[in-house]
Parts: sequence; structure tokens; C-alpha cells
Amino acid sequence: PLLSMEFRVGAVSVVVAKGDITEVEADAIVNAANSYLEHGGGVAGAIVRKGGQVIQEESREWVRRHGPVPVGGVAVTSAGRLKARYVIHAVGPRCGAEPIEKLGDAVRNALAKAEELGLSSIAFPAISTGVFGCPYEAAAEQMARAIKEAAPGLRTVRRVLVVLYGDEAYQKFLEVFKKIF
Ligand code: AR6
Repeated sequence: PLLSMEFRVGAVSVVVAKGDITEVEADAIVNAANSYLEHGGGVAGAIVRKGGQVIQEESREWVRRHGPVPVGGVAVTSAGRLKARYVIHAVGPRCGAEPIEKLGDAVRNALAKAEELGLSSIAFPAISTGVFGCPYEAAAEQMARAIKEAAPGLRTVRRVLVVLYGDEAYQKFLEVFKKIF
């Protein structure tokens, strides 16, 4: 991405960047999913369009085996034709219906899954800020705090990207990350 800013926590680099997450080179990209892993619109739709229907098929198989993903939870599939190796599907809260703190859970669970898989890099979109209706500032605060608190305990993950789509999201996330990091 052209626009980005790096923050460091010990050995971990946290990069806030403007761009399209489906183009990002990272071991895993995180999807902003719903509990049924039915990837319709938003970033989920873009991931399936670019990565291929295999991502949707593996997602349905995951739900058949394990049941719906709880709010704040994650599921993993392959990444099809994307540059990433895995898609970690994270279910954020619907603002107004579920507490925004569940967004912190989603981030912590995605980072834990990346560690379990032994990955070194992971890229997050602004989970819950589209269809799920959370304001950028509140979402950024949840994400920044969860990443900052998890960073010292990470053993394999060395690079965490937060990829914002558009100027407004990028500027608002940057402001919050500068305050928290
Ligand atoms: N790269 C990075 N960010 C993107 C991209 C992209 N290519 N496309 C959109 N965004 P949303 P949610 C941003 O709605 O609110 C889906 O239907 C977008 O601008 O994707 O968690 C799922 O299947 C916004 O800031 O996720 C679920 O049903 C952010 O990604 C539901 O939406 C998240 O918006 C999940 O809603």
C-alpha cells in the first residue's frame, strides 16, 4: 500500500495502511464474516470474488462440522488464489445489538489462531465497520488495544497489518492508533 504508518511493540511491527486487503501479501488475511460464514457483501464478498469459490465452500464445510461461529470467534479456510495462505474468518459484533468489546475478542482470537498456525504475518480489515454498523473510532480503539495487549505475548507473529479501505477509515484509524501506541 502507498500510505502507511508503522508502530512497534518490542519485536512486533504494527502497520496501519490504506488499501485493498485482497491484494495484501501476508500469511493470513482476516475476513469480516458473519456467524454462518455466508460471504455476501463487503470485504467478505471481495475475498471470495478474488480468491475463488473454494473459500465459500470450505466455509460452509466448517459450519457443517462445527456449527455457527460465535460473535468474537474465528474459523480458518485456505485462501484460494489470493497471495495469502489462509483466510481467518472473524465474526465481529453488530453495533447496537452486541457489545463492541466482542471486536477485541475477534482480534485476540485471530491472533491466537495465527500463532497456532505458526504464521509470521496477518492482515486485518476494519471488522464490523461496514454492514455491522460500528463507528470507525470505536472499532479502531478496540482493535488497537487488543493488538497492543497481545503483542508482547506473540511468538511467531512479527507483523500485524490493519488495512483500511478509503481515506476516511484510514485517517480515523491512524488518529486512534497514534493515541494508543
Ligand atoms: N479491503 C479492505 N477493506 C475493505 C474492503 C477491501 N477490499 N472492502 C470493504 N472493506 P464489512 P462488517 C471495508 O461490511 O461490518 C458481509 O456481508 C469496509 O469499508 O465488509 O464486519 C459479511 O458477510 C468496512 O470499513 O464487514 C457479513 O455478513 C470494513 O471493510 C457482514 O458483511 C468492514 O465492512 C460483516 O459486516
